[in-house]
Amino acid sequence: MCIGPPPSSQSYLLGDRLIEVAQRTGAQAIHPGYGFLSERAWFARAVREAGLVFVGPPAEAIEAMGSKTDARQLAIRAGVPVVPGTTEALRDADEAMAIAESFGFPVLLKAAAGGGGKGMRVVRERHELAAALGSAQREAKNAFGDDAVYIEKYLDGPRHVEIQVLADMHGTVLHLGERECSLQRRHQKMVEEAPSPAVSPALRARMGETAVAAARAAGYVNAGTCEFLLDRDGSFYFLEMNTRIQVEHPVTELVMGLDLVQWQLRIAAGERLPFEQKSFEPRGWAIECRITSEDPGNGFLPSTGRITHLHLPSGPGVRWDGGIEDGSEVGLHYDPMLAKLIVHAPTRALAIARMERALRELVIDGVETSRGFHLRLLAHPDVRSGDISIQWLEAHLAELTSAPPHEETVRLAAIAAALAAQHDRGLTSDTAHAARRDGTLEGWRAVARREGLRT
Ligand code: MV4
Repeated sequence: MCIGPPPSSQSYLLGDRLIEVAQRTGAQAIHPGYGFLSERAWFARAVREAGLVFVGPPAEAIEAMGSKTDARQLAIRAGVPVVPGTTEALRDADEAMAIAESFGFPVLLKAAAGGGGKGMRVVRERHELAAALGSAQREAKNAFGDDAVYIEKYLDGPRHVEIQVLADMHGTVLHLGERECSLQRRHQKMVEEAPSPAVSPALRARMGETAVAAARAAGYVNAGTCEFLLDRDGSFYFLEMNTRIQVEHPVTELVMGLDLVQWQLRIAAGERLPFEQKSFEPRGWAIECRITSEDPGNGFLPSTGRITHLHLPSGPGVRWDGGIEDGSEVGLHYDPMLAKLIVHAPTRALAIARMERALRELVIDGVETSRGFHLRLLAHPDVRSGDISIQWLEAHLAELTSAPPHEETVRLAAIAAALAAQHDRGLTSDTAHAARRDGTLEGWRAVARREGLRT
């Protein structure tokens, strides 16, 4: 069904249109996916009032978690640890200063209506506080129509670890372990994995129980995710709950061996969860790379065009959740994510190796993509050892985007250049024969250089 023209303001964001189309086709339920209307309480309510099933939590649970100050209050009442700070909007700069001095700088100002980083200001010194409060309030007013801003102690260099929750309508609430999501840029995650290299079975059990307590307190039903900051010393703090299925849910599916979207539908149909908490132990390791049409060499500028050639990786433990095919037009109307490449293997080292192999196998011609960036990222010793934080990626952007291409890419380019040169000119030089026989990178480079081709 065509919902409307490409701009989402005239199609995917028009709740009434979506409901009308659902009714016309005889659909019984609407799955809101991620983004668009997935976390709009008014849409969940409108779906219910139209006699359809919203595949997600009750509107009331979306509302309970929508205000970050209300969510903090709810968490505190449920015994869930939160970062030291307020649960009410700040009245003025004097109040902000008094609170900031009670736990010390740096502090973080956050929009109550926010989430995902909008309206956030890190304040490292006293004299910056008043101006930062004013600008955070203006940004919050602009973005959310609500200027309420609250304050927290700022944690330096934690990890972003989130817990997957599944709840049915009959009071069963389970957690499916964690995902490590620290590798992000400007609040856009680039790589996620499960389990987290920083989470022991004991910590998993404690964080999981905490997430279940938060979900219960919100009257949560269906799939949801509790976000935490995990400090170096092992202490963790609830940040917010995402009341939808998330982009990175496949890594949990692979290590836990179940289909989360199928369970979303079964829960929405009223089924009971037939699992016991103790049956959920992560098996092996899963990694997801978000393949986006962005140019990492050019500040991650969105890249547009037609996909002229697509070759997908395959093989055991390789999963491609994609939204493109040969001939697809990539425009600017939607998010730049083209696909998710997900791998599963017995250990983290094998999962990384499998992901590198799959990324090398992947060919997307026609638009710039994040493929090469992901190869460089996975080659970095800190990523390989799992020694990362939410600040890691942005701190290493320069070396990740200016470094020479991955060795395998250079090798393939050199081989291609040398073969092309031979083909074009009927070349049969000794160097070419030697390079072909040895297959060494330097050999191929030499051939390409002789032919005046850049490698
Ligand atoms: C924080 C924080 C440090 N200290 N709160 C970012 C968006 C929103 N979910 C909350 N966020 C943060 N809250 C305190 N007290 C650092 C972040 C943060 C962050 C969190 C998760 C994933 C990526 C992030 C990137 C920058 C900052």
